Amino acid sequence: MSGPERRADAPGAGWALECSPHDTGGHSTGGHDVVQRGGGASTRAGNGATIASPGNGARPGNGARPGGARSGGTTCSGPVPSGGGDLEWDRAVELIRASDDICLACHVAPDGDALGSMLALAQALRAMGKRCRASFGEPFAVPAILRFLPGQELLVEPGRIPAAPGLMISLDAAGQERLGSLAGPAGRAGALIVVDHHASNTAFGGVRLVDPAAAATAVLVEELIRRLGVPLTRDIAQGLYAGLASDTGSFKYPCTTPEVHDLAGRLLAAGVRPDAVSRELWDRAPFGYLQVLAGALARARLERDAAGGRGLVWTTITRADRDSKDVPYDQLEGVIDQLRRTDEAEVAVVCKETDQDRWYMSVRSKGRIDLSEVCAALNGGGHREMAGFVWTGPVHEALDRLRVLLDRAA
Ligand SMILES: [Mn+2]
Repeated sequence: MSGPERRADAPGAGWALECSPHDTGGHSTGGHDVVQRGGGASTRAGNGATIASPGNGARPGNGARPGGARSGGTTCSGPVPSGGGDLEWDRAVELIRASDDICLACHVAPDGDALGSMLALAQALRAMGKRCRASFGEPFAVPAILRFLPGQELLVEPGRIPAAPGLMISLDAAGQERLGSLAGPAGRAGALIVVDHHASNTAFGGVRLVDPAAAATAVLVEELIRRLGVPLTRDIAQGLYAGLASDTGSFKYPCTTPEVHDLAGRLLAAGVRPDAVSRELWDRAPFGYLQVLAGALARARLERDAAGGRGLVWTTITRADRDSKDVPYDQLEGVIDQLRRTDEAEVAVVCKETDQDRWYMSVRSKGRIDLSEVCAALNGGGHREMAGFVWTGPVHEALDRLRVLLDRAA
């Protein structure tokens, strides 16, 4: 069988990983990546973040989409209503204060924002004296580039998360299914707090700290930690900085606002060394990686007429390509950043064969084509300029599907 991968719980199903380190825990279930803001209060948070809260439609612990229960509900992404107070933040803080045992989950195949945000929050909860267990769905393996993050002693295998936690907090996951095997416990939790910044977020969870304008989930986690009254230690700041640096493409993407730099400044003041974090995230690799990269660049194809004449550049990396140089899959994240430099192409694609005989398709645009829509049509998702999807079957079929969609979107 070939076609877009549908199983969110499949081993290695987090295409987000390879879209990283600038990615996207996003997964869209359709072509309508709009955030439902209607029927609920919007909160102007202390750091300027706007929180879309679900209003009456939400109940703690409700894993289901409130759907039509919202009065006056709209699915617009227009101006956010002002006012409404800090209700949603207050509810989150109250729930956390009232719980002694809290479970955290982030999306499968975590990137720097997912894992960094989760470990930062886990350490803050521990500092409050809470019992805290953090995890993510299988495959339960921390990517090599994230092994420097502090707080990993708080990670437990997903099987050790209770079937029905009293309080669960979901981080950087655009939909409940992005939690993989932890989607079940999230749905059965007594209360579920969702912290996320994907425009495609699917209105799950009872308390929703969801802000598509936030550059990273880490921005929202910092706000939460501040409201909990926990001081920023160096170790907590390290996770938040990894999230912020990852999702802003090292402070290069358009989401890099003055507020992002303000937060980065506070994190540096807490003791983060940006050179050390950058080296871990982006500036190191085994020698074999250079050879795999060289091969990928040598195989790259430029199709000037593709993407409605805006140009497409693509390459492939098979499992054999990297096995021959002893390079693991999770070392390949930087390849797309070389390919996407191509002046003649609006869209860049790296097709990477996983260890599970699937293809992860990392897709980037320069902003003229909305890739979140294109990749959602292939059961993936992401953001406008960076997205991805998983494919089973011959990779040329994935490229064919993509070419058609890109032409249509151009
Ligand atoms: Mn993120």
